[in-house]
Amino acid sequence: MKAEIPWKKRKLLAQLIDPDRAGEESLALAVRYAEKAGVDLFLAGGSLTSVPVGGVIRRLKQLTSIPVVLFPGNLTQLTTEADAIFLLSLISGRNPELLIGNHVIAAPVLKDMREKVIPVGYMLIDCGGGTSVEYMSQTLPIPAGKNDIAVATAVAGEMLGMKAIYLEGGSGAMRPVDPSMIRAVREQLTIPLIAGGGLDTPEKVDEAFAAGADMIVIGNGCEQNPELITGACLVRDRFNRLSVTI
Ligand code: 1GP
Repeated sequence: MKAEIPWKKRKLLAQLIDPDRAGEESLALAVRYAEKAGVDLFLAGGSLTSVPVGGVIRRLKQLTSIPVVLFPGNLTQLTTEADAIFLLSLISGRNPELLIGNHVIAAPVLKDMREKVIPVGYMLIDCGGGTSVEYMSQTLPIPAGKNDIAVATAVAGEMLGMKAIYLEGGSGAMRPVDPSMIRAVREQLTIPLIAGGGLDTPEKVDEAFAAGADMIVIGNGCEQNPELITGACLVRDRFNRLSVTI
């Protein structure tokens, strides 16, 4: 099965599952809320995990038919269980392992399922506070307000053949990626744009979609407040209705 994500057709809401916080009870709760709200897909992964991601994905797939995408924080999370795999290249950074090194190591495992692999230009944006991904990747984020650098990086990613660009504020970021940066990148990109990190209210989700994000990723916010996913999906639905009407 080819990994088809319908992000060119409508706006999508993805819920990030942190394997370390995915015990049986919290997973069942997340699935219940996500199904009711109409979450488009789950992402599974994290910067540092002690629980095998493959097992969490397998359990998710037993519990729900919502597609699950592997969002690998590092090579130990590589698994063939997911419906699709984001092959992330950290194009905002200059750490060769995260630009190509890990991908070479992963290639023999992934080569027989390349139809599942979605190359994603992953861009870390400074959203305050210093995040796990910043430390773990040993890379500098693109400074807030440097929209021109973000645009040039995203366009370079597109020209290198990435199938999507992910503007990442970092899990639990103090504030989300600024809507002006999302807008500036969206205007110059022809591939789908994902935004995540610090989106912990429906208002912030609204701003990110309005600025042009095609997919929003929410993790921490749903762990703190499972109702958030309901509000966020309502915002997404409003945008999708608007685009049908126009
Ligand atoms: C992290 O963008 C995701 O990779 C989600 O971030 O946990 O802050 O929602 P949050």
